Amino acid sequence: MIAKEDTAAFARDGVVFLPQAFDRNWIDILRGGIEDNIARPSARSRIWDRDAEGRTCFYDNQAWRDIEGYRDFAFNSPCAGIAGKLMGSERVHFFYDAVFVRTPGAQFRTPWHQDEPYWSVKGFDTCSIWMPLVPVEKKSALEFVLGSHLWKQKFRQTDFAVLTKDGRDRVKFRDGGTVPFPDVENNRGDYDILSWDMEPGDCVAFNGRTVHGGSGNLSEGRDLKIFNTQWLGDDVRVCFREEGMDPDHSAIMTEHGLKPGDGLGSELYPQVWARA
Ligand SMILES: O=C(O)CCC(=O)C(=O)O
Repeated sequence: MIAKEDTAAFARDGVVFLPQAFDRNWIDILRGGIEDNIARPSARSRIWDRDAEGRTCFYDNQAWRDIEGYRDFAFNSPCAGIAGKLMGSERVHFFYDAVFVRTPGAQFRTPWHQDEPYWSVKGFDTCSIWMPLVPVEKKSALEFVLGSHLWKQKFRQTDFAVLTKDGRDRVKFRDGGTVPFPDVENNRGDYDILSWDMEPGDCVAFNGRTVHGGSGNLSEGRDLKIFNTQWLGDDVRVCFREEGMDPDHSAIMTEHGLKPGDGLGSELYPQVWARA
């Protein structure tokens, strides 16, 4: 199912589009899961954005332990195998799920950022699988800066608390070595930027260091339901960051006996796939 060209694109560009990677059954299971999740949001959920017209972007993460449909998808869908093959890893651990649900016409756009600098883990071998559960126009889909996963420079990332007004999103990124995040939006011509028109069943897989952003900007009457899973490969280790983490897993990792430098494990971050 994963062609050599897909693996090559993932390694070269840090992102690959995989049309119809998931069948209708998984889309229905995840749609049911999102309804369940919105009715029973976790303690980590928030409204990421609410505009003057009352249009919202709902966000939740690591809800798989309570939401049966998410759990089923994480353990039994082809997702872990896709991530493992793209990363070229021997083993794949499930990190967490994230959902982004925008109500019809919501304009809120996700700022440009990289994911791995926010995480409570560190490593190159990571893969996020972003899948819309409704059709999404290219102008509203997540955009990616090709090749940015290989950039050597570390940047000060966006503090999402400024957007969400929620202290749990606070990440300071103040350590001396960081430089301001590049202004991709106002210099789009300087970057190789890609996004796709997508249908339910399609996904994009991207490295946690690939610069991405920009989903939202919905046409009138169009909503957006995204289910995103993050997968960890061979070189990833636990890492607690002084500047803050988002989502911050340090407390729950510590409760489960994980400390900085450890490989992933425990029932919180189960190994879901291994190379045959
Ligand atoms: O879907 C979105 O708007 C945001 C997705 C994203 O940035 C992420 O999962 O890291």
